[in-house]
Amino acid sequence: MTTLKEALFKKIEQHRPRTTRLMKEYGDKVVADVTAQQILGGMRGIKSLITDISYLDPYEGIRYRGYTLPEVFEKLPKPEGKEMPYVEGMYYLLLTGDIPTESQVADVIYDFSNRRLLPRYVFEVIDAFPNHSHPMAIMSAAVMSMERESLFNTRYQGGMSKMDYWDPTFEDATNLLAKLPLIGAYIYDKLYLNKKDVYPDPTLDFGGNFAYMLQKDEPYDDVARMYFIVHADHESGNVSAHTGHLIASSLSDVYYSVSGMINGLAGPLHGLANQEVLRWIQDVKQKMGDKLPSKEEMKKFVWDTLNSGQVIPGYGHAVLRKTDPRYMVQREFALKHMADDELFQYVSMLYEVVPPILKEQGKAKNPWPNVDAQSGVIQWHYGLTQYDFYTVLFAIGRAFGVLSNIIWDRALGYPIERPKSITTDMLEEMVGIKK
Ligand code: CMX
Repeated sequence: MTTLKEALFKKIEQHRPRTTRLMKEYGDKVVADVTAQQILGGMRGIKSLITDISYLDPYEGIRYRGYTLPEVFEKLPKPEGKEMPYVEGMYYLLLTGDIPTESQVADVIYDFSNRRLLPRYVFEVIDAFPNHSHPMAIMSAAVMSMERESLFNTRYQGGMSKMDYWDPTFEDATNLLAKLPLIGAYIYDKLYLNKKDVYPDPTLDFGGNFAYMLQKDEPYDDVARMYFIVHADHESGNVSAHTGHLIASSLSDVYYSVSGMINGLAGPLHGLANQEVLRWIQDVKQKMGDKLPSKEEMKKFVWDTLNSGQVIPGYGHAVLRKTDPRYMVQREFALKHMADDELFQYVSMLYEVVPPILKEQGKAKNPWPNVDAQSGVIQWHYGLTQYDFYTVLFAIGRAFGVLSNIIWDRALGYPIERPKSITTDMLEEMVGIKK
């Protein structure tokens, strides 16, 4: 057993009695009410999911295992001379709740590097896609094609105790996570480079190896580490996390779950917003004949977008009510490394201009930027100008949170998800509408 798996098993054994006690002794306690608005409004704010991997406070933003993002970046071990921590260390943290030591991280890096290679048929699945396909569609299919590799399924078919479900799920999850960078890099090569020479470097960590496979120089390795870490988890109710959890709740394996997670992330109201931000800025830039607009001109572009019935991509959030700390982490990186970048000037100006306009318009509950307002511009600066690809990067990061949750779901024996639906007639009757 690896150090991480052993540590995880200990935590699972410690945690199980808490869930059992809540269920057995307090199962009928009422903890929340539900309003008609919540039922009609996408279940906003209904407390109906449980996770210990992360928690999203509307004003403070995300905490991973109790640590704010700045704390995560400060406390996790980093490669020598680098600004950003090892992604593998974050996996250790998400799974166990503990900040790993250097040697614990080294063990995870070694384990990941042994699981990186892809079966031949995955390359063939990727190659079979037409070149105008969206990279998220290719990624989803590539992950799906590996379903036959699931150890959970083999063990399940052979007869396995519920108490052991977490074990092959951990193996499947770690196998898949270790392979995602090569899937992403190969899709990138297929769509934009066509060099057909994408190979992992077994001596490098997750972020370093991804930069290597994309043929990007420093500090892109740090950009990759930062990117995967900030996108990893945002508690369980967002579309990608919830989809992954929901699929896994029927004991579908992690390949089905992560493929579904990718499909949910691919929507413009969710992960695709980062590419939409770039598309929107490019449009403004083109209309301005490549010069930076004045604040007044920028305000007009924002109002024009709103008045044409579109949303301002990268702004607003279903839970957050202040600037997303994921935006701030990336903004600080940009201020340090690319303050003069032309597109970053646009992003900075939007940060000044958009919130007052959204407030004035009075519709969005949160006028502040989210993670997607900043991320694409950093990728663009380091030469990743194919913005269709940005959500693939989001998906690689998000898989860490989704898979950590699924491992724990299996460990704690959470059941198949099955909320109840009602008809409009019933809702009208419940709220007292007489017909
Ligand atoms: N621009 C314009 N209008 C916005 C807006 C924005 N950025 N954000 C919210 N609104 C509007 C909504 O469309 C809604 O309008 P209607 O009443 O006409 O339907 C109204 O304000 C109220 O919405 P809300 O309760 O504030 O926001 P929701 O929880 O419904 O939606 C989100 C949240 C993120 C989908 C929304 O803010 C949005 O569309 N933002 C732009 C897309 C984006 O950046 N998505 C990425 C989010 C982060 C991520 O998941 O990656």
